[in-house]
Amino acid sequence: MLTKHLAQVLDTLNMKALLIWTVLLNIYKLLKTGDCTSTHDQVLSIHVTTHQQADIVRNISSQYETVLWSPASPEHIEADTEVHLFVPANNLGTVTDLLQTHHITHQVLLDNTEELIKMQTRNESSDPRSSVSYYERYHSLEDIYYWINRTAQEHPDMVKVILIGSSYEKRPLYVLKLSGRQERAEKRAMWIDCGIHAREWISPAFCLWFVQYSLNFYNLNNDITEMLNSMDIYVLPVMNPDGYKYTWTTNRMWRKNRSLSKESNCVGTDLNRNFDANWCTKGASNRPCDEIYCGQFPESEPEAEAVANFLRSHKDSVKLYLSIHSYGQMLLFPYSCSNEEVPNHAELFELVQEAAMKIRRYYRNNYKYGASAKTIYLAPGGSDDWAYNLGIHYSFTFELEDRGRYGFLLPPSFISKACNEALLALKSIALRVIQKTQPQP
Ligand code: 9B3
Ligand code: ZN
Ligand code: ZN
Repeated sequence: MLTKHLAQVLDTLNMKALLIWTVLLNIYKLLKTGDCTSTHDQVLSIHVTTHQQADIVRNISSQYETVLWSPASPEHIEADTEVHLFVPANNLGTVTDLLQTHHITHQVLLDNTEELIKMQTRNESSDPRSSVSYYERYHSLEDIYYWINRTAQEHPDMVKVILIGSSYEKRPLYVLKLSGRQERAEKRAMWIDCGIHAREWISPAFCLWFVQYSLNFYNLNNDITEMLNSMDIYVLPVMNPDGYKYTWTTNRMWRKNRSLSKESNCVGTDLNRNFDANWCTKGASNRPCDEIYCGQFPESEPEAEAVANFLRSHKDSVKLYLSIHSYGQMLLFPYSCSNEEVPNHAELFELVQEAAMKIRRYYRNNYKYGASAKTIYLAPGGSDDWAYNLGIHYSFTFELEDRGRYGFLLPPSFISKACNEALLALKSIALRVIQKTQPQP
């Protein structure tokens, strides 16, 4: 009898404790995430409808400590654009107040970006039994240098490492040259660069993925075998090592390289505005503090100069140029620097259309495609336009996943899908280019 009573009392006490506990937990959660202001850095998706709203959002993005994710520069914010803006916690209140005052609708795209960043940089050896492969994780610059070496050592018959120059901070720029074991006279070549923009982490991840896939499936997969037998493939896994390093150590949102400017305290040039293609006209900036700063003169940056020099000295063999960026899911071709159509516009259009169709069919994912200036924005000084004008008439820029759900902070679990679909597009285009550039006997 007594014990039963005691048990009942204890039970009610337990219930009460549980109740109090839940209430406290909820209050804590409310305080932590907050309904109006978060204690986290956020990414906002802002729907700009009118010209006046465009002016206001442009001002917010340039006057407050924020980072514009999309479009790349405030000048591309017009009526009818969706803007993705990274806002540090300390500015969230001010920014959202301003948006509300001007009746600009917005939603939170990402809350707690700190957690996502942590997820992306988690120590790889944390769980040795994890089923996730090396290629389904992001890697630090040191890791990537180590990987380049190891890959070359493990495949001495198919891989050569070429030093094409060094970065502003004197880091080496290594290119992997992949070749099939078949010797053919007058071998054609293709070029792929990744990591022009530091924060686009999926891009170097793709280069690593591509190299690994090519080496593993040579003589197993017909497409890869045909590609490597017909073409040497030059792969530059990280074109902007200084910037990439900086995104791992200091600022995950960094885009440019890390060169010091003579005229200002701002750091970095946009390497994809530094090439000699209508250099520094509309769509680029001559102000060193801007994200799309074009640099002091064309190829003023050692990274751009190294790539340009290499391609100039290989321009007769290189038939296909490909530059990997993110995000937005687009397959682009020249021009970006002008609204003019290139002479083989229809041919290039067909190639990206077919590639996008395959991605849709096999991965149920939509990629936009077309000439850059019309598909994304007018922008001069890009590597693809420059390569095209050099004579590489199959020249492309891929913008990989996603469409803005995670943007630059694409979680590692998405790497394999993003890379597989890009690989499908690459194979589709490369095999067509191999047919089209068959040497005449
Ligand atoms: C820009 C240019 Cl200038 C080009 N030639 N091709 C593609 C783009 C888009 C990328 C950029 O540099 O802004 C997207 Se991250
Ligand atoms: Zn980019
Ligand atoms: Zn981009």
